Amino acid sequence: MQQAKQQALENVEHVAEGVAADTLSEGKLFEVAQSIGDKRLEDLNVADTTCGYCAVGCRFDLYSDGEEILAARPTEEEDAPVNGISTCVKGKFGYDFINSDDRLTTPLVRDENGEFREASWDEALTRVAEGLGDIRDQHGGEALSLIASSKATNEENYLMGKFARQVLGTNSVDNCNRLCHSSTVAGLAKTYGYGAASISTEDLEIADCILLTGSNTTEAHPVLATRIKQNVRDGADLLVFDPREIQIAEYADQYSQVAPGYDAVWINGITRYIVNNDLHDEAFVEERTTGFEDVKESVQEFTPERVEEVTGVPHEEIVSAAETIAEADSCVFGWTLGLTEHSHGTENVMAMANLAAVTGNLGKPGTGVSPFRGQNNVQGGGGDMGPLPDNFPGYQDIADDEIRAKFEEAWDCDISGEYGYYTTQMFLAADDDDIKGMYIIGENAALSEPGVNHAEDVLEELDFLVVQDLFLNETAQYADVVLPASSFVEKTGTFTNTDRTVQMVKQVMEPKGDSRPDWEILQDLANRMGRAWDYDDTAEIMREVNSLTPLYGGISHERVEANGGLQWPCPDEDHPGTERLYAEEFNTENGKANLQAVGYSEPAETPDDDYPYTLTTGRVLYQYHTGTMTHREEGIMKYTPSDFVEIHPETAESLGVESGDLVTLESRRGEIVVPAQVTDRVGPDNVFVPIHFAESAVNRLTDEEHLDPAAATPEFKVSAVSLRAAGPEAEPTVTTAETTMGDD
Ligand SMILES: Nc1nc2c(c(=O)[nH]1)N[C@H]1C(S)=C(S)[C@@H](COP(=O)(O)OP(=O)(O)OC[C@H]3O[C@@H](n4cnc5c(=O)[nH]c(N)nc54)[C@H](O)[C@@H]3O)O[C@H]1N2
Ligand SMILES: Nc1nc2c(c(=O)[nH]1)N[C@H]1C(S)=C(S)[C@@H](COP(=O)(O)OP(=O)(O)OC[C@H]3O[C@@H](n4cnc5c(=O)[nH]c(N)nc54)[C@H](O)[C@@H]3O)O[C@H]1N2
Ligand code: SF4
Ligand SMILES: [Mo]
Repeated sequence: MQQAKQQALENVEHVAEGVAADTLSEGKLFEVAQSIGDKRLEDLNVADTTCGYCAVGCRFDLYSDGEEILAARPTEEEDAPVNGISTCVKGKFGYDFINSDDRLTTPLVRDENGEFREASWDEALTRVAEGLGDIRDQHGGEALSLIASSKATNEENYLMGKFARQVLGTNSVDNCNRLCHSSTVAGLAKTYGYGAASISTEDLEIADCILLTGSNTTEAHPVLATRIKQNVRDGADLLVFDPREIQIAEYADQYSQVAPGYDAVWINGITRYIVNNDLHDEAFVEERTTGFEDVKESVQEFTPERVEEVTGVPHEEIVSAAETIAEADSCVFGWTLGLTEHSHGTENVMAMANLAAVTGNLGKPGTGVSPFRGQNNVQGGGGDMGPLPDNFPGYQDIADDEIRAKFEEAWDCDISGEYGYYTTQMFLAADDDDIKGMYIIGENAALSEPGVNHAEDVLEELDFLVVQDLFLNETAQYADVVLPASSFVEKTGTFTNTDRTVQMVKQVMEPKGDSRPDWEILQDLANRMGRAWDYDDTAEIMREVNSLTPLYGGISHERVEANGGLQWPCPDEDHPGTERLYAEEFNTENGKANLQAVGYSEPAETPDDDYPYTLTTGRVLYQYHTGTMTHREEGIMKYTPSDFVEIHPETAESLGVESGDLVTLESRRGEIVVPAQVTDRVGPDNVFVPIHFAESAVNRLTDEEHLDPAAATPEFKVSAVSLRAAGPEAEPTVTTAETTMGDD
């Protein structure tokens, strides 16, 4: 067994490395070596910076000759706390998008025929100021909303929140966290106080046991997966619960295939076994929690028979997982979207928070909760900086009069204490004409929102839409004005990664064409709309953040630079930052973890005769979201050129399809046609489609209406669909592919 496991580990490792090398075409490998070889190193710009793809927060040195990025190489190890010398294929090679021919290099406005034409910054910003200003003046600021960008820096996101409240006069400002981990934030904030990972990345390497669920770690957080695998090689136990037998499952001591949408059921089943057999940490429960008795009572309905019937997980697997967790000296609980993107994601997260607390796995080395965050800066820009309808920076509640008064004074404006719309709600509110204009920054909502047939109608109908992006993406097609933004290699600021580490992002190239960093665009616009912003640089913006946000009180650019990263909370300049949350107490009024009873829940849409299969959606290693960046990388496109649907062999047989044949997937909201990939990775009742291709946008099938009641997260991970062979005549669905692929 041990030998077989070791062999499997080695094989997978080789595959991953081989694949990374394959992804870069040979021509390009040669080019990188030569372009650096040809030039004298001292003639190149080099900056130690942070990756702009995912929230792992890898750091490396980027080399540029001023025209393009030539190479990413390891930086000093002490400046790269998360990744050391490793990066994944995207961080290493994913830079062709920066110089792609279809980067936006000038502002665009609609001409009298409704076509885009190039415009000066002055003309474009004047139009934006008028377009947004007219709606504000006629209908009030609440008729406007702003979607902020978790791709952009902390400093820029702070200004996006400030711009919404001070300049537009609306609290309807939100970002992609709503589509992602906001149920994690809601669930953890309620039980522990902070809606963030309690661990440091290092804990993944020292834990005795790691439970992973709803996280395709190898593909979505590759560098964290490497660290987990190392720990498993050194003897740690790994438990994986996922509807798909994903690659990390090959390393696991136990893999359990779960039916999508019922996670609270098996988690409660484990908790039940633990408390009923007195395997919980009594001292921790006694001293550091409240609500234990309620939890104990509420989990009783999750009997072995019920858990197996609902989730498909046999009782022996619940028992072995429970015993492994209880016997381990330390355990980390890691999860991602499989747990959160549900109409009851917050409950799933609270069930997990209960399990971590009753087993005393919080606040000590090798223990804790770790929701692996998504976008490069969703932790900081998407949350900490407060471009949120309910919170100012640092999760300060806008409904709290004292806090609101502090921001009203600092920002010199009146702010309503009523929460604005969450991203998903903005699109529903537009149906009732409550939202009439939107400012969308670095978010491809026309593809990434649930139910995009509906989102497209909303974008079409708005009175005024501004899009600020690197590309004329699918969302920008609906805009009145498009503003060209600079990418993360063309500006300086900070990102905050998944373990709360704030790290420097540094300019290594001039902005492409006439594009400008988001903060400069916002400043110019604020001043055209009656304000007097006067920031010289992002370090100055961060000083303003420090003065208003206790969580970031001591996190200045100078200190981040000197420390090679700083973890929040960091209340003042003398504070060293916080490696691990809850070592002494929880961030709640009573200082305890307030456990919440979680009952039975199920997806909003379950299979029936018309739509008998469950569709789940997600990612693949080589692609990033809606493809705006990765579709422009030749090597990556060679590897995953198009969409597919994973179908179990039995299901494929009953439909009469083989790998490569086209299949029509239909839900209550739409239909797409994609090639089958026949695999027993998924169960016979489930299918999986990636989210990366506009041609067959899987969000035509998902549901925009049934949202998590606490977090407003959509149920991306469960939709009921029907399947049929599309037949030899069929073509894959094509919508707006050319805009993503950059052929225009
Ligand atoms: N290569 C790549 N990496 C990325 C991204 C990318 O686009 N490409 N995006 C980044 C972002 S923003 C995010 S948020 C993260 C997301 O990272 P992940 O959440 O890991 O990615 P997903 O593929 O969406 O889904 C994760 C897993 O959930 C499982 N799953 C589906 N339904 C259920 C369920 O009901 N219960 C359980 N327990 N599991 C379920 C799926 O089988 C899948 O293995 O990745 C980040 N990293
Ligand atoms: N069905 C289904 N749908 C999903 C998901 C799922 O699992 N299933 N996952 C959801 C999740 S977790 C997420 S995070 C979303 C992701 O959805 P999006 O955030 O919409 O996806 P991206 O393609 O990353 O879009 C980012 C945009 O920002 C632009 N950009 C990059 N850098 C900058 C910058 O510095 N400034 C500006 N202004 N623009 C910039 C890019 O060009 C791109 O257009 O998708 C969600 N949708
Ligand atoms: S793991 Fe994430 S942060 Fe690290 S290189 Fe890959 S995409 Fe970038
Ligand atoms: Mo995400």
